[in-house]
Amino acid sequence: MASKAIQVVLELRLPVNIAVLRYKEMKESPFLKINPHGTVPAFVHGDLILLESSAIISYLLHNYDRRHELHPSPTLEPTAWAKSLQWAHYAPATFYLKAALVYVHKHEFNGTTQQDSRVLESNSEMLLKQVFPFIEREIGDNNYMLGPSFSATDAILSWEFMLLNHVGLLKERPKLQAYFDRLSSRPSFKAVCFSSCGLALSQ
Ligand SMILES: N[C@@H](CCC(=O)N[C@@H](CS)C(=O)NCC(=O)O)C(=O)O
Repeated sequence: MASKAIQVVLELRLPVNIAVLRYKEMKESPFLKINPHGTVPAFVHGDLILLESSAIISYLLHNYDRRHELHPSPTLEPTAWAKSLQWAHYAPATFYLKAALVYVHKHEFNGTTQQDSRVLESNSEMLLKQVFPFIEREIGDNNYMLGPSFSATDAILSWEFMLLNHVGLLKERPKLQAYFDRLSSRPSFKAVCFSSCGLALSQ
């Protein structure tokens, strides 16, 4: 999830210090003073401490994407802007829950007693029957989620797509696979650490 915010920092070419934290460092001082949950990302800007990838990204876009190259203008493109809000909430609240459970139970818990086939099956079914048709409908004939060009909304969706691609769930969905292939060919995506590393941002 941290990678989403980093990707937007890279796309906007912002002079942000990116601290790469080991898992242990996320769980102890001084980082716990910034984020008591011990999770990343956390964004520090002067006296402001901001958590939640989508909130950090919205803050960066509002302040540093004044020409709306990476996000729609609420006044000039109200529908696309409304959709960008939808995805900023949908990704962590609805999409991530299911994608992460499928990823963990199919990949990380594979071959262990923690693997639960009911969790895997029920979440895979929700993805296949609800989430995927919804995302396919929303992309329509566009190359990217909000239209013909890449936007921060695509970065917001990239983490969940990466998890699902990793466990092979996109293979039978050509439209979603093609969308992920476009996302993952982006230099900012390739530059981001999509492994288990922790990241914190400060400016
Ligand atoms: N909803 C939060 C999720 C934060 C989160 O769970 N981050 C993961 C990294 S992708 C993490 O720090 N995991 C370590 C842990 O939960 O101990 C966001 O989008 O910022």
